[in-house]
Amino acid sequence: MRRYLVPSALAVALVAGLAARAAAYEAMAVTDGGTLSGTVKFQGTPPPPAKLEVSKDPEVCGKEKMSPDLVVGSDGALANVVVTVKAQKGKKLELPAQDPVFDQKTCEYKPHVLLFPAGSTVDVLNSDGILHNIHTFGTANPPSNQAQPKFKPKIQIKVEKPETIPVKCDVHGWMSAWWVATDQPYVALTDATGAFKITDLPPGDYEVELWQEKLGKKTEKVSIKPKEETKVAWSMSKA
Ligand SMILES: [Cu+2]
Repeated sequence: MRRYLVPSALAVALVAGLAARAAAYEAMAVTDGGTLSGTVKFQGTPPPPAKLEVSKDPEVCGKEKMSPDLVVGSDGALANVVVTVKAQKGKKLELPAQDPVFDQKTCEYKPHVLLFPAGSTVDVLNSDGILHNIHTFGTANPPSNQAQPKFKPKIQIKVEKPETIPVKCDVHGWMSAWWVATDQPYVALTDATGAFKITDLPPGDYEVELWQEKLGKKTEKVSIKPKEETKVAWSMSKA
């Protein structure tokens, strides 16, 4: 009996491997793609912005910070929402011509949410001229924990695998950010007006995932038509 165990285990592993491969994103030419554009707003009365205590280096960091974890603008505009069209195939995921830049300025991360294709190298800058210690908490990617004193204006960190990674500074406890490394190109981040735009989508029906760090995930559905722009007005609220 025992000798049959190995082949069956192998067969299971093979089938699992095939299934995983079938689910992976497939690149193809998109000639009659459509566009998804719109806005995401906070539904209801937004909570007052949380204040963060500055406990170190006030001459550079300032005395007080507003928490960047829920930024609601006028009219409820919700910034920093990651909008992901769950496409299985479409245009190729291209690495950016220039490395995505992630700066530390007045003891805040700029930007607070950094979106880039997996495989990119992030240029971590220190514009402050004081000691920061960048700490990334990836699980699919190896965590990175590096001191960045003023004489080290740039650290480069390559992010190979798709993953949403929390980033913290070990020197200044209030500093926080997210790196969102994607495995397909149909992902966008809402700006300060809550707006986003995703182009060259192969026509079809899609699920779209919205993710915001304080509000969690929400799923929407859209229909994309050839060479047309589908406009949406979505909202998110506290769970
Ligand atoms: Cu710091």
